[in-house]
Amino acid sequence: PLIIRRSDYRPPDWLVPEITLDFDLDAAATRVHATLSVVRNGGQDRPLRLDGDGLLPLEVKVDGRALGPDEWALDGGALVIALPGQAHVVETRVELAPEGNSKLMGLYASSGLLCTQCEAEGFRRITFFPDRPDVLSRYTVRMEADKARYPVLLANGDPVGQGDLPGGRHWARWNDPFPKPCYLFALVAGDLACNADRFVTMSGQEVALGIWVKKADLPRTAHAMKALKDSMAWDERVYGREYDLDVFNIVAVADFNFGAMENKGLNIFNSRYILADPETATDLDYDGVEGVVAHEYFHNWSGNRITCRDWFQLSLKEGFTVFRDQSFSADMGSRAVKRIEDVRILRAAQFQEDSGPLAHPVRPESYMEISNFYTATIYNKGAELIRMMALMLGPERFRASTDLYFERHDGEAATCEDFVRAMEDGGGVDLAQFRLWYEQAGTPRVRALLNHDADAGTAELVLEQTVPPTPGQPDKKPMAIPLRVALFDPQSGQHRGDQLLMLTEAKQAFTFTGFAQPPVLSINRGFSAPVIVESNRSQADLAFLSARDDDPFARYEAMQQLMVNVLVGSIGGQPVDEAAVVAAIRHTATDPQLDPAFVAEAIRLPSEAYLGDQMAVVDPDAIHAAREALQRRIGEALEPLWRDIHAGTKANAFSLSPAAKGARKLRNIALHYLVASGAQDGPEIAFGQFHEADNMTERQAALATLANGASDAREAALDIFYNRYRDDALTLDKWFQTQAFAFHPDTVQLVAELREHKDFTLTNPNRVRSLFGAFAGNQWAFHDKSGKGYRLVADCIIALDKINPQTAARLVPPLGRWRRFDEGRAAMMRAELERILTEPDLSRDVTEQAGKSLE
Ligand code: HT7
Ligand code: ZN
Repeated sequence: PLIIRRSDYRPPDWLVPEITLDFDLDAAATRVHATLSVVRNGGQDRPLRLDGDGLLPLEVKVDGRALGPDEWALDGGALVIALPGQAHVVETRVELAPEGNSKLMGLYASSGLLCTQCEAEGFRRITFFPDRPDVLSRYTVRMEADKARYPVLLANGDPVGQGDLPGGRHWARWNDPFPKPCYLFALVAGDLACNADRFVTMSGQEVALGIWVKKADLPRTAHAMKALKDSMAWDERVYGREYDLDVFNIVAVADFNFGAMENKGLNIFNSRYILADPETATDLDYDGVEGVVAHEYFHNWSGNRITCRDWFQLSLKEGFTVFRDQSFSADMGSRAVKRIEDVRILRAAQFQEDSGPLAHPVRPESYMEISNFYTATIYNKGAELIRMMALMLGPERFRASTDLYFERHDGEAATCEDFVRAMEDGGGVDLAQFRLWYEQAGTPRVRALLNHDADAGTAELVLEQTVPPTPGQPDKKPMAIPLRVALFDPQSGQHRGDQLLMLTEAKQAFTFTGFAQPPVLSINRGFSAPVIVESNRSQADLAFLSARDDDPFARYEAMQQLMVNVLVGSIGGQPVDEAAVVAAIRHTATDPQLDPAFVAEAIRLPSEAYLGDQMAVVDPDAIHAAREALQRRIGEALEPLWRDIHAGTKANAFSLSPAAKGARKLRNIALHYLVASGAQDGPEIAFGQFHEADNMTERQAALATLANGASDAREAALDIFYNRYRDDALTLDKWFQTQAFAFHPDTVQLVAELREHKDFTLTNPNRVRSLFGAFAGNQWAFHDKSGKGYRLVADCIIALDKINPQTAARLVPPLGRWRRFDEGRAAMMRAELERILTEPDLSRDVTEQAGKSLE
């Protein structure tokens, strides 16, 4: 298959300033009539090439004249027409079958709705068009459909007309005044109810807001609406960005390949990120709704008003928008806890990606299938790059730079380089070396050695960086790494201020004076750079920081490192001091000054996957055994504390206040340790919580705790949960997910059985992710030494590829991590990848992921 390279970028041969689309909508057969005004770009004589995927032209017209079959050609799906002049009007007619579209790209049917998904290259499945983000057009859309079946007809922009037609049909016309790339096109037709509200912008413009869902789901849309209004106000306050159309609509659909889509004025969402109520949504789900609603809304400026020149620049919109949504969520809740959560996600998803065969730079150099590049590197590492620039510039200069960026590039298709230049020009800094962050893949490792000279009263911090080789990049240059540090006096427990050190060389030393005693190093405070820090800090230093560091992230990090050292040590058969971990947990959990949500984060053991990342060869069984043993020890040693916390955090009435959410988080972890202690009444207490909970956060946590064990309560709780939520798809997903993620010795067998369950289906991506996505993230079960876990996932990929290649391809990376495991497991993982690759008619999506995984 074709490899697309960044270096091959060439401006479009033809521009399309205007497009009119006429849809005759029907689930079985939709007719699309497109009228494009096309204009030759530059002094070249190349033909007009309109991308198409699975389309057959029923008619092609140029300037009103129907072309004969020898006047156009199909080339790899694209429609090619030689045009004589500089400007023409080109019309095409095609017919689509939305109900047969299981890829969920283009126009498709979902639970009686018709909706679109065009990013990245889905528009070419709707009509012939130059499907690239640097062709910006003004869209007018007319839709016609059966009024009873599709009473609501929505598209981008503002509504400009509607009416009834004979035969029970009706029409609507929408007009989007902002030129946009076709990946932002959207329409929705269906029987939807609306949560309607309004927002008045900072310049006094009234915006009609609508969240459109199935009627029964209307009561579950309040949180999304609040998030939308909060986001609109926040973007005005923090970035000076105002909304620009008269209406802003959001539609929730049940079948969606991703989280949501930022189509101009008509965001389309996976219903998972819109619907929430206490009965069915956890606090994490509520946060997910808030974060994704904000993310899509923020794209209106970082993505839509300024879009990407080509897909290699994807992080221009995604990295910046993730940074914006992270900052928003931090402002809405606890800044400290949000940072910890974001770093946990970065390490779990992006660091793993960066250390495997699919590692790629934030601005990739080539791809086979762009859908495979909607990755944690583009999104989350991309956000860290923006965060580092914001840190280096400081808040005022960063705001001046983003103002400059928005002003300079409004209405354009821009590049990552344009963004960095705006940071330089607006912030008065030189980011020449920093640009390497966009070019070089791999997570830098920083070795930090602190030496003390008692005679001189100095402390010397020696920092050494290495960037590991990654596919296609064997040799790396030193990066510009901003590290926030502080040196603590262990006696007073104080430091003399936070400093920002710029590590720019392979090795650099920084000297600090006035230290009669050896100080304790707090480094990468706030996780100022997305790097792995290795230091010579002792367990005592870490215990000190876990109790005293005034930077919440560094405090959390010290605690985690303390635990990692004990766990990795015990896996390696070394004598370890578990008591230090128990003491640190006791200290943290009983500190009345601390936010319970922070405590819950800090006292949680590192995940099995994270522990695997610390080892040269991952040993899933040894990791699981060591972690379980430490958990039990912590449970036993502090049993009265867990009972106290569990009883003391029981709430009276459900609330979404940060305090209530924090209490639930802490309560759940206390329950977890209590059950881990092996206390006889543990399962009973868990079942009690499951039974009495008035919210899903506590109910699901209790279920998850029970699902790990083998008690009768486990089966009872799973049955009750299933029967209560069998008709609610999003909640039933939790039932599948909890079992697939459980630390239960039979998880592999259970997943094999759940695959055959009557409620399991490959056609709904949420359901697939709930079972197989969760299972592949369960290190102990997925890497069962029988190899059955690998086979289950590979079977799923093969079957799903025929239905939905994008979703299938997202399940490949866990198999691609074979180099990290022992020979036996590695051979079995490779064998599954090879088996996948021998499948006939394998998609480009899976071919790329599986092929690269074997290299
Ligand atoms: N920009 C959106 C990306 C997206 C997507 C990509 C590939 C296939 C399906 C998709 N649906 C949405 C999501 C976002 O980052 O906001
Ligand atoms: Zn996005």
